[in-house]
Amino acid sequence: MEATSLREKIQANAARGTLLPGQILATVEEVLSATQFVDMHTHLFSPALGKLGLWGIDELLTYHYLEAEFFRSSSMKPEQYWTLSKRAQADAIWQALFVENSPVSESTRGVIAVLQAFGLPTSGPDLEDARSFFRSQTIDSHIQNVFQMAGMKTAVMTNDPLDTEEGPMWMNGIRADSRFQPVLRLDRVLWGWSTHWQKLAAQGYDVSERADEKSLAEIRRFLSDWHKRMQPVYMAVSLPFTFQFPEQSTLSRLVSEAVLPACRELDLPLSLMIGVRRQVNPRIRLAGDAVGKANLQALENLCRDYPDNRFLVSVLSRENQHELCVYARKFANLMPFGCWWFLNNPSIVEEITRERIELLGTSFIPQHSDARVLEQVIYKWHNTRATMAPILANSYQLLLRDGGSISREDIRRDVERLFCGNFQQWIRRKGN
Ligand code: RAT
Ligand code: ZN
Repeated sequence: MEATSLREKIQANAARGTLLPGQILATVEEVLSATQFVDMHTHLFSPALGKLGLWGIDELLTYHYLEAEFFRSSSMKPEQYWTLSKRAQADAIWQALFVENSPVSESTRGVIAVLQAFGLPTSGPDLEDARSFFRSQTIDSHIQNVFQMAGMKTAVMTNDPLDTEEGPMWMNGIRADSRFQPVLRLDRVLWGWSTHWQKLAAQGYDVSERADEKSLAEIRRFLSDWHKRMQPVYMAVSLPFTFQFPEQSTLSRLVSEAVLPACRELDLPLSLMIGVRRQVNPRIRLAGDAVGKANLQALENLCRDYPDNRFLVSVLSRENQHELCVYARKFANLMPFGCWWFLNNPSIVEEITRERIELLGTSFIPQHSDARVLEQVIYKWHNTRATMAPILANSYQLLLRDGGSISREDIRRDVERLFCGNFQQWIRRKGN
């Protein structure tokens, strides 16, 4: 009797496509590699934005994550490093981190993985082969190739309307490119209003340093005009670990009276990246930012007091991750995303992702690449898939242990939701 019902159960499961425990990991790996991801936060640019888009070996080696590591393994002082040409900087980093030492950190391994992916030498005294390979590429087909190698269909950009190079390009009109989605980045507008308000004034907005009622209305007009010009998928700002909301400050007023109403009117989410401790070492420039634990009560206040706004949120401190999940359980207008910057290491990604699945199921966005140099998406998304596969497989094994079942189609649905659907739903767009 027992045996019959077991056999019947196995047959019924097979008919429904239900997987056996031994099939789960391989199926998860297969689905992860077959799914084209949306990279919902990068610093990459469409070819129409010209020289802003970084690619090639010299850019890969001078990534600020590697510069921070370079100063630990070289006796060169930052002041001397900044006087070198990009090519000489790349040579110095190659020598210190790849020739004289084993490239075992996450960022150095990333360069090795990119070289390997293109069949280029991963060791050797110089970079000539790599340089000549990248010189021979044309950007449009190279992007196509890189996206395919990374298994991604879209890269979401970071576009600053007040950047002196980028702003005028948008003013002159940028050809839309379905592979790249724009984002209206507001750091300059929101931070240091006392220095940046004049940039808005220069664009014809009647604003003043006091950020009074008239200025707030003009900032809303500025956001709406830039929305028309850029067609961004969300607005975004990076915030320091000291961020408080609400408080008596210009930032707080700009957020509540200009940005949040504009997001509601334009039906756009607001992305908040919280936790930077800016310029603890200005000598190493972009590499000189660190991390601080934030008080996420600011986020609680935002999510509760603005239920008609949608928030995409990443927090930089490892110590804030659990709280972020708890807030996401309380507020359906909060979408946690990514393991960012100092968190993007397999050991920490694993911990954070397990915690998110346990607390939120599949209702979060596990990762974005934050790539600044095109080819980085190859190693970053490869690593994400490698870390994700055993985590997801383990979740399904636990489900089976508890008496549930899982099919390939269920796994496909979950991976699609995690790496595409949650984001597309948040930006209310279908398709790419
Ligand atoms: O991860 C990074 O590259 C940081 O420098 C920041 O750019 C961060 O990603 C941000 O978007 O502010
Ligand atoms: Zn970023």
